[in-house]
Amino acid sequence: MREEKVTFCRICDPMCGMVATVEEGKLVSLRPDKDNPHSKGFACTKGVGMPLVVNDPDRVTVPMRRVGGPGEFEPTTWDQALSDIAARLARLRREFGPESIALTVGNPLAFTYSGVLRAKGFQAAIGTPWFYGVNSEDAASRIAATEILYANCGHFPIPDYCRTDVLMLIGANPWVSKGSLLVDPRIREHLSGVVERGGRVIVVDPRRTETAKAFEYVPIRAGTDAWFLLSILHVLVKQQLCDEDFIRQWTTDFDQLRSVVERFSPAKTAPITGVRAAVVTEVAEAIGRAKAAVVYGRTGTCTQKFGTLVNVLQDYINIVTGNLQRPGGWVWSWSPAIEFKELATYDQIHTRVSGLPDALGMLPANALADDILTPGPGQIRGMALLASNCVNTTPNGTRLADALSQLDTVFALDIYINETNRHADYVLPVTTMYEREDLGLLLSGHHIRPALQATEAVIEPIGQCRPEWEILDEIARRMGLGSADSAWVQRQFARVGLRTHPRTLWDMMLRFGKGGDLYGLRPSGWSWRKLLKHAPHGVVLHEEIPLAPLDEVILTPDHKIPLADLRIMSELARLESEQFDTPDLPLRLIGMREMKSHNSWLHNTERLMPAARQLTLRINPADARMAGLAEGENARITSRAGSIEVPVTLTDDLVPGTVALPHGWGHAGGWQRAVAAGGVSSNLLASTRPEDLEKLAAMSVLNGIPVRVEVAAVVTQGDAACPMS
Ligand SMILES: Nc1nc2c(c(=O)[nH]1)N[C@H]1C(S)=C(S)[C@@H](COP(=O)(O)OP(=O)(O)OC[C@H]3O[C@@H](n4cnc5c(=O)[nH]c(N)nc54)[C@H](O)[C@@H]3O)O[C@H]1N2
Ligand SMILES: Nc1nc2c(c(=O)[nH]1)N[C@H]1C(S)=C(S)[C@@H](COP(=O)(O)OP(=O)(O)OC[C@H]3O[C@@H](n4cnc5c(=O)[nH]c(N)nc54)[C@H](O)[C@@H]3O)O[C@H]1N2
Ligand code: SF4
Ligand SMILES: [Mo]
Repeated sequence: MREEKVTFCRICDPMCGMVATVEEGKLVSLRPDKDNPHSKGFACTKGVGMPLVVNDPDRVTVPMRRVGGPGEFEPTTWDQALSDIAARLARLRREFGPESIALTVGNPLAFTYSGVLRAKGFQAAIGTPWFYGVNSEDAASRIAATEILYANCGHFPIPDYCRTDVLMLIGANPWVSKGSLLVDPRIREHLSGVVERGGRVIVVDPRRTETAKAFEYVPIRAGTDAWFLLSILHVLVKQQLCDEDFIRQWTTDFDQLRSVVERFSPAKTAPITGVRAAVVTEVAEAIGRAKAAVVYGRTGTCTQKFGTLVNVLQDYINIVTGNLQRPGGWVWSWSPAIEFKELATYDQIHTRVSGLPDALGMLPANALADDILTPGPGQIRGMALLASNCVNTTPNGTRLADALSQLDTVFALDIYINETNRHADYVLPVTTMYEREDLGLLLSGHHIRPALQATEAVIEPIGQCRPEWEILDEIARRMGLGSADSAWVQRQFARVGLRTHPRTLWDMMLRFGKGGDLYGLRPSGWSWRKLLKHAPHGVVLHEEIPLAPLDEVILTPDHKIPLADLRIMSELARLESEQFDTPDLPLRLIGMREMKSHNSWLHNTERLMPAARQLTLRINPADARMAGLAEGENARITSRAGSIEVPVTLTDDLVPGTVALPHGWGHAGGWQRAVAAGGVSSNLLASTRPEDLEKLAAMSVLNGIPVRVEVAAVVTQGDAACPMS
C-alpha cells in the first residue's frame, strides 16, 4: 500500500513541512510540503535526503553490546542490555553516589520533545548535577549575555528582519545554516525582502560566505569582532545617534559605557580588525539613522575568545539605538506555549574540576575529560550519551575518547555507532524523527512567524528501535527509581504502574500557554489533538511578532538593563590587554558549515557524501603562496593544541590571514561511507585547557584559533612505520 503522510523535518531549527511517501510501511521519499503555511514548500537537500538515513543499512537497529576494543560490538537483546546497564548504574549510584553518573547530550536530542523531557527526568531520578552538552561549542555565550543583560536567559531575542531597514549579520551564515536560534524556513526570502523594501543587509564575516555574496559584505579579521563592535558604539555615541530617552528609561550606567567606548575609535580598531575606519563609520551611521535596525550574531561570534562580550556588544548596539523590542529591532518572539523558566539558569552549577559555569543547566562538554579523569569526590564513573558525538564535535577528542574508555559503564542512545559511542559498553537503537510523534514547542519562543505543527509517527520503528524516552524510563525503572520523569510524584506513580506518557505533559505546555485551548475554555486555542485534526500542515498564529511590553521581558529586579556589569567590564579590561599578534602562528582558523553536512551526523549517504567529496582547508591564494602550497596539495595546520593534515582549496572568499576548515569530519565507527570519506576532525586544533576557554560561558574557542599552515612533510613508508624518528 502507498500512502502520503504530512509531517515535518526535525534536523534543524526551521522545521520545514514535509510530505512523506510510505510504501508497505517503508519511508520511500520526502518532498517539501507546499501546503505548509510556515515553510510554504521549502525544504533543503539534507531534509529530503532523510529516507536514506532512516533506511541506512549501517544504522543501529538492534541493541549492541561491546565485546572487544572500541567499535567491536555484537547484537544483544533488549532485556540483557537494559538489565545490565541498570544493574551497573544502580551499583555505581549506591557505592559512589548519584554524582558518579553523568549525562552528555548532543544537538539532535533537542529535536525530540520526549527525549528532552526524559533526559532531564533521568537526571532528576538519578539525582546527579552532571548534565553536559554542546552549548559550549554553540550558544552558551548567547545564554550568558542574555542573562547578564536581561536576567532572562531562557528566552533570547531574535532579529525582526521582516520589518527592519538595516540588518547587520555578524558571524552567521543563514544561506547555509538556515538560521539558528531563530525559526524561519523562509529566511532567504525574508532577508532578500529587506533589500527589496529599500533597506540594507550587511554581512560581517572573515569569509565571503554564501550569505555575504547575496548582500553587502564587510570582511573582518577573525576573532576581532569585539573591537569592531566597540568602534560602532564609539561612532553612535560620538555622533549622538543614540536614543537618549530609551537609554534613560530602560538602562543603567550608560555613562560608564560611554567612557569605555570613547577609547575605541574606528581609526584605533582598524589595524586590529582590518575594517577601514570609513567603513565602520558608514555602517554605524546607517544603523543609527535607520528607522529600525538590528544586529544579529550567531556561532561565529559565540565560539570565540570573547564570545559573551561580543554578544553583549551586539545587544548594546540594539539597545542604545532604541531598537529593543520594537518592530524591526531585536525582539522577544511570541510563544504559544508555557516557557521552562526553571531551566533558565546560568552560572548556577559548576563543573567539578575547573568550576566552569552551566548555561541552561548544561555544563560545558569541554570539561568532560577532566571531570572523568581527575580522581576525588564526584568523579564520573558512569555515562549516558544521548545523541552525542562529543569526541568529534568538541575539542581534544583524543583525550575525551581515552577518558570515556576508562569509565565503568557507558551507554549510548543513537542511530549510528560513531566516534564517541564506539567506546560505550552499549549502543541502544533509537527511532529517527519519522518513527516518532512530535509537537515542535522547544523553539516556539524563537519564531519569526509564530507557528505550530504536530505530527504522528510516519512509520513504525525500524528493527528493534525504540524512542529515547521509553528506554530511559525502563533503565530508571530497573534501577528501582520508578521512571525517568522529572517530577518525584510521577516517579512514585510509575512505581505502582501508573506511567505518564510524555505527550500528556507536552500537550499541557501548549494548552495552558498563550496559544492553547485552556482545555476548552478558549475554543480558538490549540491542543495537540486539535492540531493533528484541524491543521495537519501546521498553522501560522501571527504573521508579525506581537511584542510584549519591555518590563515583561527585562527581568532584572528594576527592569533596567545594566550597561556596565562588572563581568563585562572585566572582559573589556582583558580585551584591552590582549596581545593579538602571535608571530609563530600568524594565521587565524575559522570553521565553516557546508550545505551537505550537518555537524557530524549526515555523512553516511551517497546523496550527501558523493565519492568525490572531501574535506579541504580553504585558504586565500596569497597565504597559500606564502606557505608554498598549490591547489589540492596537503597542508599541515598547527595550533597550540595540535596538528593535522588536509589538502587545500585556494579561494579569494577568505580574507588573507584567515583559513577555514569545516568540522564534523574524520569518522570512525559503524558509518562506513563516512569513515571512507576520510578527513580529520578540525577540533583537534582547539583546546580544552580552562585557561584557553572563553571566560564567562566557558566557550570552546573554535573561531579565530591562531595557526600556522605549511606544506605537509611527504611521509614515506619508512617514516610512517617509525613515527618517533
Ligand atoms: N569546530 C567546530 N565544532 C563544532 C561546531 C563548529 O561550528 N565548529 N559546531 C558545534 C555545534 S553548533 C553543535 S550543535 C555541535 C553538535 O555536536 P553533537 O550533537 O555532538 O553532534 P551531531 O553530529 O549533531 O550528532 C550527534 C549524534 O546524534 C545522532 N542522532 C541523530 N539523530 C538522532 C536521534 O533522533 N536520536 C538520537 N538519540 N540520536 C540521533 C547522530 O547519529 C550523531 O551520532 O557541534 C559543535 N562542534
Ligand atoms: N548545512 C548545515 N546547516 C546547519 C548546520 C550544519 O552543520 N550544516 N548546523 C546547525 C547548527 S547545530 C547550528 S548551531 C547553526 C549555526 O548557524 P550559523 O551560526 O548561522 O552557521 P555558521 O555557518 O557556523 O556561521 C558562522 C559564521 O561565522 C563566521 N565566522 C567565523 N569566525 C568569525 C569571526 O571571528 N567573526 C565573524 N564576524 N564571523 C566569523 C563563519 O565564517 C560563518 O560564516 O547551523 C545549523 N545549520
Ligand atoms: S532546512 Fe533544516 S529543517 Fe528544513 S528541510 Fe533542511 S534540514 Fe530539515
Ligand atoms: Mo548547534
